[in-house]
Amino acid sequence: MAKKDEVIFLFDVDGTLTEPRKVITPDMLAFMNDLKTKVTVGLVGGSDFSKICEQMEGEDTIKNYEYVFAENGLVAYKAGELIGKENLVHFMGEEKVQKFINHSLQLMSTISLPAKRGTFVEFRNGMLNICPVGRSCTREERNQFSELDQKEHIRQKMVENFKKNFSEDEWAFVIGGQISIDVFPTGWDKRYCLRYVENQFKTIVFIGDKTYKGGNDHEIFDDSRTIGYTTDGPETTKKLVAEALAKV
Ligand code: M1P
Repeated sequence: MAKKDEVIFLFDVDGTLTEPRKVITPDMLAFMNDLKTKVTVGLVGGSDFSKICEQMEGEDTIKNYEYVFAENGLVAYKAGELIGKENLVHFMGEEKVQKFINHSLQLMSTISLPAKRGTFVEFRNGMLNICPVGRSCTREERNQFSELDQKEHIRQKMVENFKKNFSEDEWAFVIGGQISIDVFPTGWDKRYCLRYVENQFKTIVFIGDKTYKGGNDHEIFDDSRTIGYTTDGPETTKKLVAEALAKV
């Protein structure tokens, strides 16, 4: 099959190409390399660049994919070159950012959990990542929190609290992974990355796992510029790619 230059496939990373917070398998890597001979391939993760590298191919990730969009595309690379970087504080102002951080720390101080570790607020380029168990938790503590969250909806309740206290015209709160909430200015969701590709490609396929309302893949999945697919992990992603390739 000749490479279709007018088609790009964009993939969420965590839960789509890899199991949650795990490294891509050699088999999946080979699958992606083969796909790159057929269409242009890009990654669009909610995580920051270093976490995407940890899960994919290290620093080589930016060389190995035509587009790499970290933090929803708020940090963007094309063919290994940085082409865009947003700055949360420049956009929102120090006062609003601090007000949000203070509120979230106060809220988290009222929540008791089986384990609490460090880094409850991770400050990124274009977003904040709020994590009640603390990002320095072990994998076991991560899984323990995730199980509890599925029963008690801890993060969903936090999101509801944020929505009551902060305007949704200014801030968006989305559940991206297992233990945290991504917070960024409204509109800076994964649709943000489409500005870099919408005029270059006729067809944009997007595959992600958190495509339900409130998940961090929802907006890009639902956007009229993309053909969206919902996966539940790497094996399903492979099947969806075959399905999508047959249609483009
Ligand atoms: O799946 C993408 C998410 O990955 C991490 O989520 P968690 O640590 O909660 O499993 C975070 O990097 C998050 O920002 C990101 O959206």
